[in-house]
Amino acid sequence: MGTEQRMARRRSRIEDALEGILTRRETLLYKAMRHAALGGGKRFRPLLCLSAASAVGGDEAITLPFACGLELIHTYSLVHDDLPCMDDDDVRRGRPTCHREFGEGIALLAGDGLLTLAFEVMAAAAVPRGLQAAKARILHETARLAGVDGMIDGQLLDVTYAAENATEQGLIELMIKKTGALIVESVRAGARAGGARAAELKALTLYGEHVGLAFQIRDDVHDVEEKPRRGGPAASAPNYARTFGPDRARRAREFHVGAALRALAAAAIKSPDLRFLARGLAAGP
Ligand code: GRG
Repeated sequence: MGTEQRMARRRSRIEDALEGILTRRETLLYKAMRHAALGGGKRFRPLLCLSAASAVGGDEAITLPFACGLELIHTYSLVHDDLPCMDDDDVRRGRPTCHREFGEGIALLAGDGLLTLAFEVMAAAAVPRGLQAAKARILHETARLAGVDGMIDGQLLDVTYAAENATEQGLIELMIKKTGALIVESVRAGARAGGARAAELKALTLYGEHVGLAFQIRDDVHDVEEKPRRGGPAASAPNYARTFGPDRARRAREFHVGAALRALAAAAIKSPDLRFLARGLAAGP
């Protein structure tokens, strides 16, 4: 089976699993969570998670609850980021944002629900005895990297960002936390659930760090060149391509994609799937 076919099969497993999780009840809250989580999305983080597990010889079925948990956390962050008190977006994944469809209060709760459900799903994951310690580490590290030491701190840097004082170092720290932390954790959770050895985990972490930066820089180029929207993202919002110019941003993106691929090669991790996911970030605008 080729890489693209494998990715399509994984994506469909992820979709089915998310649908299973989110169709347990017919309450308004579940409707709002389904609206946010089942309406498209590239599923980049769960694909990274399953591909990392498979790269170290792990089992996809064991890894799937962690992959789904990470996607639920990602979705909560989008729901909250779209709220009027944050980015105030009307459209997400080609459809009305959660608060546009259900109102602000319900969207806030849907985000809270997605976040807590993520941990319920991961905590309920059935893993063999030999992976119990790995599971505990995944839960701990996900809480940390999605939380106040990672994505939430990154979002704080984002909302308090002052363009006039921007430095490359500051912008990179923001990207590493806001976007990179959950991407790194997607790779690390998959590696751990797949039974990675310490050297593999280290190499995959480096891969994830570079993929996280390439991902955000690519999004920044896209925002500057392709997505001029109603009033925003405000010209004052943190954006690598706006601050340093799209050409330099593209070069930085290519550097990070190359560094991600080198991290795999240096540890002799032969994963066409992880290579495919990184290379995809070099494509496009
Ligand atoms: C609200 C705590 C909190 C955090 C929000 C993720 C995030 C932090 C904000 C979203 C805004 C944004 C543009 C972040 C950069 C990361 C990014 C490009 C997210 C979109 O991810 P994709 O492209 O989206 O994977 P899909 O829809 O494909 O899942």
